[in-house]
Amino acid sequence: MNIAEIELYVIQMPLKSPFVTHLEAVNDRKGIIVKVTCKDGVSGFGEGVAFSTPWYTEETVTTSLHMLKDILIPLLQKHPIKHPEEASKLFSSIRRNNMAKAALETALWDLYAKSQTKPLSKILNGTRPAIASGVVVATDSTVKAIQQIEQYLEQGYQRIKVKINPNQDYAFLAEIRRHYPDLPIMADANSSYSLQDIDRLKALDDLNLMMIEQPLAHDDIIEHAQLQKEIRTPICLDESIVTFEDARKAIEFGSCKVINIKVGRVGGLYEAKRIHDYCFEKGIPVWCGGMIEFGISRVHNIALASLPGFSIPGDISASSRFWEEDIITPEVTVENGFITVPESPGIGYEINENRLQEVLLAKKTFTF
Ligand code: OSB
Ligand code: MG
Repeated sequence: MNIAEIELYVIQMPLKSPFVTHLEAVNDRKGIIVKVTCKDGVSGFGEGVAFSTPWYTEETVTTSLHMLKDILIPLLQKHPIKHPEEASKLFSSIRRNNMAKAALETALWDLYAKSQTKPLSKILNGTRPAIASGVVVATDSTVKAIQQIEQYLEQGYQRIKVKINPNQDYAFLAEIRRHYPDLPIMADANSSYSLQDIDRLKALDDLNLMMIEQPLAHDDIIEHAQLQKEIRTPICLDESIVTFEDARKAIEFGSCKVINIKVGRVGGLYEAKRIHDYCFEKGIPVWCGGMIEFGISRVHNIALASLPGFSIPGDISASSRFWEEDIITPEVTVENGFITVPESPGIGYEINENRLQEVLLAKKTFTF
């Protein structure tokens, strides 16, 4: 791919309002933007989606920077590649650190698509001209949740996801269901239950939820299979699926009926696409998860979600869901519940250089 230079930008931005789960309240978001420039001057962009602390996965912004600077970029300097699929294979010699890998791998996909003058969605075999948009409500107040849902429905979102835990589940969801009898609602537990809570989880069956996401341990597929036998609500796995093999085993084992695919969590677009293709073949619906991300990761998600198996609205919302001003231009917008899949080469969005400078904490350049 004739890489000339890689730049890493560490940025930080406050969220418009705190994102509250039983694990963490996120007020400020740090992130990493990767810019890969090839010898003819074309640049591709990727984003590192690890958080500042390891509450969702074991990675952090600091571990991602270490992996990128000291391991992944040097590996790419030593082994030039022709196609982004080779990056995924090259990085497979490094255990885990999926979000760091994805930050660089996604930039290579954008660069590759631009070099082919094709939209990234088409390079990935995407078929949808627009993707259905859903949004997440993350608050510990029922009143606030209903206020937020009201606003999001006015903005056109097609599906609402709410965060639950054993201290905020049935009554909370029932109140939302009472306000919105026909709304497509899903609940994300972020691993807050154990099999001992089986009666609490069974009780949710009469709320007509689309699915319950990751009720049990972050690294479990065994007990999720036991739970799925006992409840009618489909289980969707998020944290438990970090590789293609995890997805294959979870499906074979009956641990879930749906998978949330996050590019960062599975180490890049190649692995994300492999999981999609497998699920599509098996008739398992998938949707694209979110990471409270900035624009670069958001638009990679749009390209991925244009693939045919993404049949359920995911957590891809407008830039304005979290940010006063995003780092891309134009910003991602939702119209009538849909986000248009861009038709220009690569990710199809530009960097908002002024905004990037405003939120920049540090920058490092690597020449090849
Ligand atoms: O569990 O899906 C999750 C955000 C951060 C970490 C984990 C999760 C989430 C979300 C998606 O729920 C939020 C978004 O819309 O970006
Ligand atoms: Mg989740």
